[in-house]
Amino acid sequence: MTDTTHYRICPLCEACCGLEIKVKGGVVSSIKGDAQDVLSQGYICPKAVALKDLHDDPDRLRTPLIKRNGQHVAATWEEAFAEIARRLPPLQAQHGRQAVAVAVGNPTVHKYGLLTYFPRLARALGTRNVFSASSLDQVPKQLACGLMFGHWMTVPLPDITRTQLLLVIGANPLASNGSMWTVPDFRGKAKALQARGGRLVVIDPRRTETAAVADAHHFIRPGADVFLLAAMVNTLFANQWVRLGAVAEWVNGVEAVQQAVAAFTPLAVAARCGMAADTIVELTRELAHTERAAVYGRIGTCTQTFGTLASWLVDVLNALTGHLDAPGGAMFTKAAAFASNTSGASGTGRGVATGRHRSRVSGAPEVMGELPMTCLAEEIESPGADQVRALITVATNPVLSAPNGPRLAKAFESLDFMVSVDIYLNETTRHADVILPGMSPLQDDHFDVSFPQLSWRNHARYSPAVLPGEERPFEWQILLKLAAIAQGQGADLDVNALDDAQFAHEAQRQFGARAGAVIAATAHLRGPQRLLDVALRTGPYGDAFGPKPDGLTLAKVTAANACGGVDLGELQPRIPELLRTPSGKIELAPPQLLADLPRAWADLPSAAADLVIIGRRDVRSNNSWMHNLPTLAKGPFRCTALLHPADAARLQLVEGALARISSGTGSIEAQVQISTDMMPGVVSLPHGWGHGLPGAQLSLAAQRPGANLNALLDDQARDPLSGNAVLSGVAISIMALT
Ligand SMILES: Nc1nc2c(c(=O)[nH]1)N[C@H]1C(S)=C(S)[C@@H](COP(=O)(O)OP(=O)(O)OC[C@H]3O[C@@H](n4cnc5c(=O)[nH]c(N)nc54)[C@H](O)[C@@H]3O)O[C@H]1N2
Ligand SMILES: Nc1nc2c(c(=O)[nH]1)N[C@H]1C(S)=C(S)[C@@H](COP(=O)(O)OP(=O)(O)OC[C@H]3O[C@@H](n4cnc5c(=O)[nH]c(N)nc54)[C@H](O)[C@@H]3O)O[C@H]1N2
Ligand code: SF4
Ligand SMILES: [Mo]
Repeated sequence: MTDTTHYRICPLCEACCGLEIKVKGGVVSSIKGDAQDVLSQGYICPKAVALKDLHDDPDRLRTPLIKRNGQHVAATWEEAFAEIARRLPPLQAQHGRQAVAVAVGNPTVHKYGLLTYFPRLARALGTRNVFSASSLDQVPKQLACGLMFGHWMTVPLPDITRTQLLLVIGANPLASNGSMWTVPDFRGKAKALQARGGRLVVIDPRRTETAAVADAHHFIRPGADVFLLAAMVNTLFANQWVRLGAVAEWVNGVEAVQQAVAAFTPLAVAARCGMAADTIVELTRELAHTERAAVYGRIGTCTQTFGTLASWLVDVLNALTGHLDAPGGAMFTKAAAFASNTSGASGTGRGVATGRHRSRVSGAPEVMGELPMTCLAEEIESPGADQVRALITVATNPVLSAPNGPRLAKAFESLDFMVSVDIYLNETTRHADVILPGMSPLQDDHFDVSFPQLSWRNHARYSPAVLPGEERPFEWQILLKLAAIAQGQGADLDVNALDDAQFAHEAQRQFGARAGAVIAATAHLRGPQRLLDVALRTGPYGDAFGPKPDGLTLAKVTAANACGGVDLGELQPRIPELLRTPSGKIELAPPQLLADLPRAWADLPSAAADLVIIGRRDVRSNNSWMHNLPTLAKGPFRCTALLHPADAARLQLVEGALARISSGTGSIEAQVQISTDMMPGVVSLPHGWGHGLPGAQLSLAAQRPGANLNALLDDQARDPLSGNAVLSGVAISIMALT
C-alpha cells in the first residue's frame, strides 16, 4: 500500500480546522494542521489528534447491537432493521404518530449525512415530538436573530480581523474554540487584535482562559446578563451615544427599545450584576466610541431564564452603536451552500414563527420545529393520549448532557421501544433496544452545512473520505432506512432507489422543466453528495448548472481540497439583501421580546442565592463523548468543582477534598479545587461527566467517571420564549465529605 496524504476538515467542534492526515499502509500515521487551509491556516487543538484514537477505539461500535434479555448482543444489519420493522410500525399504528419521539444531538451538525437526512426521518415519523441539543444551547440566539433579521441562521458575528474592540460575554473560545462563530485560532486572532492596538474585554463569572489573555475581565453574577445589557442600551440612549451607521434606513423600532429599557439604569442593575454602575457606563462608552467594535455573547448568555432577551440585547447593542453589518463590527457571512439567507427573494421574507404547536405536558412552544429537550422525560412519563412510548436517538447522550439526566434514564427504561443511531454503547444508548453505528469520521466524506454560515471568513471546503468505508450503510442510509420503516415500507427496501426517487421528486419541485438536466448532471452522485452539489451550484457562488461557468460545483470545491479549499474573501456588508423579515427591515424591537422584559424587571430585586453553579469547558473534552480516547483522557483530572478561596474557607473545604454538591434536583460528589479565578459565590463544574453507569461500554471513561453536573439541574427550568434549558446559575449547597 502506498503512503497517502489527505486533507480533512475536523468534525469535532465548530472551529472546523483543516487537517493534514497521513496514512501509511492503511493506518493513520500523523494528524497535523493544514497550513494552507483558507479558514484555519494550520491551527489545530489536541482533539484533532484523537481522531485516530476514535478510529481505533475498541469500544467504538462496528456492528449493530440488539438488546436480548437485558444484554446487548451483536447483530447483522438485516437483523437490526428487521427488529425495528417488527416493533416500530405496530406501536405507531396502535398509539399514533406522536407516540414516537426523536432526539438528535450535537455530532449531527458535524456530519452532513446525518444533518441532511435527519429531516427526512422526522418527516417520515410525522411526530411533533422532535427534540435536540439546540434547546440545551443556542435556540435563544437563533430565536432573537430570527425575529430581528428574518431567518434562524442569520446570526451576526465579530469581524475579528478588522475590529478594534471585542466584547466577549459568556463565551470561552480559548477552551471551546468558538461557537455560533467559526473562528479557529481565536488566540492568534485576539493577539493580532491587541498588536494593532485593539482591546479584548471579557465578562464572565470565571476568569477563564480567554479572560486571562484579555485586556480586561469583569465578573458578572450568573444569569444577570440581561440586566447588564439592558443597562448598556439604556446608557447609550441616556448619553445620546446612539448611532445607527450604515444600516440606519433599515432599522425599525429604535424608540420602542428606548422605552423598553428606560428603567434599566446602571444604578438599578449594578447589584444584581455584581458590577459597579461606573463599570457598566465605561463599557458602554468604550463600545460606542470605538469605530470598529463588536459584542459577542455565547452559551453563558443563552442558557439562562432570560436567554432570548440577553441574546437579543447583544445585537441591539451592535446595531445601536453603528457596528452591525459594518467592517470590524458584527457582520454576516455569505455561505456557498445551504444558506436560507441567500435563497429566495432577497430583502424580505416570511420571518420566523414559534408556537405552531406546544408540548403536551408543559405546554412549551415549538421553536424551529422542535420542542425543548427538557420536556422529553415528562412526555415519556405522563400517561394519556399522545404519550411518548418509543424513541429514536441520533448522536445524543442526554442522560449526561441534559438537565436531570437521572430522570431521563429512568424514563428511557420505561419506553416500549428505543433505537439509537450512535457509535457507542453509552449512558443513553444502553437503554436502546437496537443500536445502529455509523462509520468513523475518517471513513466519511465531509462538508459543513452550518458553520460556513457562521465563519470569520467566507469559504467553501469539502473533504473526501480519508480511509475506505466498510461493507455497511453510511449514516444517511441508516436514517433513510429508518424513515422507510417508519412509513411502513419494511426493512428490505433499497435505500438508494428510494433516495433516487426522492431526489427526482425534489428536483421536479425545485427546478420544474430543468429537473431532467439537473438529474442528469448529478447522476454520478447520490445521498448527501448529490444534495451538496445542487446546493453549491445553485448557491450564491455557484455555476447555476451552466449559466455561470466560472461558478462553484462540488467538483471544483473537491479539486481545491489539496490547496486549502476555496477562499471566498472577507465578510461583506449584506443589509438589506439578507433580510427575510416581512417588513424588509431589521426588527430591533420584536413585540414578543419587549413583552418579556417586564419579567426580567420583576426579577431584578430577587436576592442572589448563597452559592450557584455554572459549567466549564476544557479543550481536551467535548461534551460527553470523548472521555474514552487515550490521548485526551490522560493528564490531570478535569471534572473538579472550582470555587473561590473565601467560599472554601467559609464552607471548610480544602483543596482536593471530596465534597457533596446538592441542589433541589439531586446530589453528586466531586473533588474541590480552589481558585481566585472564580467569582465568590459561584462554583464551576464541567458538564458531560458521570460515566461508569451499568450497561455502558466505555472502558477508559469508566476509570475516571467524574460527576454529572446535569444531575443537579432542574429539567423544568427553561427560558419561556425559546424553551432553552437553564444550565447556569443554579442554586446549590456544598459540604465536605472528607
Ligand atoms: N450542564 C450543562 N449541560 C450541557 C451543556 C453545558 O454547557 N452545561 N452544554 C450543552 C450543549 S451546548 C450541547 S451541544 C449538548 C450536547 O449534548 P448531546 O448533543 O447529547 O452531545 P453529547 O453528550 O456529546 O453526545 C453525543 C452522542 O453522539 C454520539 N456520537 C459521536 N460521534 C458520532 C457519530 O459520528 N455518529 C453518531 N451517530 N453518533 C455519534 C456519542 O456517542 C454520544 O452518544 O450538551 C449540553 N449540555
Ligand atoms: N473543548 C470543548 N470545546 C467545545 C465543547 C466542549 O464540550 N469542549 N462544546 C462545544 C459546544 S457543543 C458548544 S455549544 C460550544 C460552547 O462554546 P462557549 O460558548 O465558548 O462555551 P463555554 O466554554 O462553556 O463558555 C461559556 C462561558 O460562559 C460563562 N458563564 C456561565 N454562566 C454565565 C452567565 O450567566 N453569564 C455570563 N456572562 N457568563 C456565564 C462560563 O463561565 C464560560 O466561561 O463549545 C463547543 N466546543
Ligand atoms: S479546534 Fe480542535 S476539535 Fe475543534 S475543529 Fe479545530 S482541531 Fe478540531
Ligand atoms: Mo453546543
